[in-house]
Amino acid sequence: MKRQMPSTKELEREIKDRVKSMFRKDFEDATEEEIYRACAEVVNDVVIDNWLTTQKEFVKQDPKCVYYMSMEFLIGRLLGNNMINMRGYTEVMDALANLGVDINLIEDQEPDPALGNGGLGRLAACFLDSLATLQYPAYGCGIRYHYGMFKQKINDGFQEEVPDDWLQTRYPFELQRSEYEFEVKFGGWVRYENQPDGSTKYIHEGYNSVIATPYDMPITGFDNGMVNTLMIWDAKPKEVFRLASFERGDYNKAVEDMNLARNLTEVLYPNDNHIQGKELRLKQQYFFVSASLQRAIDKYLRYHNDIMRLPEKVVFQMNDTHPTLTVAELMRLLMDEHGLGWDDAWEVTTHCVAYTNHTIMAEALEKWPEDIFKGLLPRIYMIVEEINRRFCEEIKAKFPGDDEKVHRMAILADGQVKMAHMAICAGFSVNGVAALHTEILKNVSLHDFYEMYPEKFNNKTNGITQRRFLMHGNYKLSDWVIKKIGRGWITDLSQMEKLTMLLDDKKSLQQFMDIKLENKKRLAKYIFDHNGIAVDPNSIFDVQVKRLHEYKRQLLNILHVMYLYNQIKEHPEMDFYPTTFIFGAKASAGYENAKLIIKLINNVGAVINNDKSIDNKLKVVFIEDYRVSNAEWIFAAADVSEQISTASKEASGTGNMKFMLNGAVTIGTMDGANVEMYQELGGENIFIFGMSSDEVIAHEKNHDYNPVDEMNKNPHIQKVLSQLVNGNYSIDNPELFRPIYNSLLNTQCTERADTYFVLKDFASYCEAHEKIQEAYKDREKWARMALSNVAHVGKFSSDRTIQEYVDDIWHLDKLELK
Ligand code: TH1
Repeated sequence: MKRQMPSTKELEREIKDRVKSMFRKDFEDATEEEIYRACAEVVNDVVIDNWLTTQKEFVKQDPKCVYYMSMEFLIGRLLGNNMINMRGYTEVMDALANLGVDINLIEDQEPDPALGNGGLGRLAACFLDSLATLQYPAYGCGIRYHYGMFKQKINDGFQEEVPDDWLQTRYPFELQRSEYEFEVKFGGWVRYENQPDGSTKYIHEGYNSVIATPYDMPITGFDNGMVNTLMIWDAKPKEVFRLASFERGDYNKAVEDMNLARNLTEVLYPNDNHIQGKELRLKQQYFFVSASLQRAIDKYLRYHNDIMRLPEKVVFQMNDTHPTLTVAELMRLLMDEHGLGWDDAWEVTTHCVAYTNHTIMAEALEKWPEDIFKGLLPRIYMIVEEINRRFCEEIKAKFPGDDEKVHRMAILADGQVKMAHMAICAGFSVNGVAALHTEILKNVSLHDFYEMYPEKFNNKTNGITQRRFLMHGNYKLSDWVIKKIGRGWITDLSQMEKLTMLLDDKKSLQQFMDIKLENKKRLAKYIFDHNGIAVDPNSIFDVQVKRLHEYKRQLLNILHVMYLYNQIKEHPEMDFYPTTFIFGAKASAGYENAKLIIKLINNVGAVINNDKSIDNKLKVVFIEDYRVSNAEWIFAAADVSEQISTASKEASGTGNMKFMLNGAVTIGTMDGANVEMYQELGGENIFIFGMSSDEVIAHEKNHDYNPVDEMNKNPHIQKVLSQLVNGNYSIDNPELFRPIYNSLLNTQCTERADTYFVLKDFASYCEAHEKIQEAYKDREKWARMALSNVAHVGKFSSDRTIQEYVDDIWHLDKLELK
């Protein structure tokens, strides 16, 4: 039986009782943090009951379930999310209000679990939310990093990284499950013994090992009593006892094991769309893959005896190549631990694993040096060698005489282990994350593989959860939508279509814009409190928030702001609607160009925001520490959404969808899921500019782009570029931004200057912004465009995405819950 949240009255009492029993305090004397913890326990009580019920039904109904394997789960805060999904948010809000407390302050006490970098990690979190809401049995499998994504401080305009100590105090929504611990082994060597039956036994010796302990987090479905599990693994040394008893011979090994366990889950690598080939990262990958597979097989064998039938109950989805060791580790477990021969093990493995590709960026493609790989995972390496040998035979058979092709496609080549090749070779499904991206995979990046296995390739356009990004982040708009079209959209976003009937209703449009204004005021206050900058809620809020990467072209945005500033100074009489340009972005700690772009944005902001002569027409704000929790408020307040990646580079993007859901209008390139937004919206409700992906790809192939030509053609570009290096934005050190200047113009710096075609797209970007200015001045027209975006967002729910994964790839059974 589904357990419901208590009523407001009961909640008031329960929260007070909890404060008393947990902290021996009257409610009036409790701190906000203590009230948060009490609320968390009250909500947890309900969650745990439903969790238990769900897991019992699991055993009873024995459905097929998906294990979503991911190095990242950017779940964000859970208190608010759980209250929404258990249908008790308003009740808790009211209870707290009756007790004289603002729920926002209480939610703000929770650390924001940042176990991911950006889109890829947040996608995994949205998928878990949708799986539970659609009643599909699922496990998320990941790592319990002690330090998640760093906190960003801006000091004198520069980014500083501060460790994110989210586990400093106990996290109330995790449960340690010591009963499901497994050993994971590294290093050593493999000895083999021929058995009397003619088979070979492989014995791993001389290794170091750690114990993997899972922490389970509840993943609640919306209003259905379903609670799935996110298991994140922590490492502990197994040798502590031996160390304590001073078993002398093993003392060194015990110390090694201890250090191994300490380092393994310490910190998330803060690179987005970029690989740092560190051995520790490979260790992290093997660690969580091995532990998760052991738990999955253990669970399967508790209720089944034929391991050959594993694919009927289990599917592993690999979130990018980071968990590709799933392939070889599953082979190892099936052969070495469960006695299958190669062919049987391969049969099972290739029906259990599927792969999602999230990027075509070369620097994100995982390739491990063979010697590191072999030293760390000697048995796994043997298995990879055999997979590769058979795979190369298969290519030769299919394309006789094409040795080049065999070399290009091999898993082991040039002294490297190519993880994507292994994922595609073994996976029964290979999917991209937006229609355009999948086409580029098939026709360009993975063309060889597509020729070999066309049937494996499919598209699954990304999506986002409307429960977090509208209901929680923008409750005003959410309530308004409920008043207008009912509640169906909460679990069926296509129903937003009904809002089209309001597109010509002046009163509704006005209400809609009033809500936007309220949300802009909320953000303006946040900006004032955090940045000390006063922004006008009546100005256009033009927002770009996402990881900082050159391909995402925050540089294009800020260069355009510099250009606008020049225009306004030169033509003070110019008709210009006041605009606030808002940025939020973390740069990977070692990414120098990206960090310099943050500094440029801040310096441009400092000059413009302090220039009284422009009459507050322009403001530039860099929001510090962009993360899931402040993102919700930022999306809710945006008028314009900047989705301006170089066409072909952004596989999908998901921020674009969150803005659309909140009624912002996009300025974007024909890239990633922008293309599909354009198709849903029609050209009148989105501002498209720049080169197409075909044009970009052609220039890259032909090497015929010269940014100097672009500069010479356009005096505005010349002026802006000269201001990068004349001290205009860095009086003390005019050379500060020289590296940015060089990256755009100097061919000696990179293979090709202006790798991401910033100057090439500049003029067309400026034109698109002029159109936005025109459109915004007609307030009613703008309201119609913005509401049109909400009305056509249906496709971009992660509920739709998950249903497609289920229908085409996973074939899961729904869990029945009474
Ligand atoms: C992102 C893609 O850049 C983005 O376009 C997409 O919407 C998102 O994944 C979800 O599909 C990626 N993030 C990473 C992170 C790492 C490596 C590759 C990618 S691709 C660490």
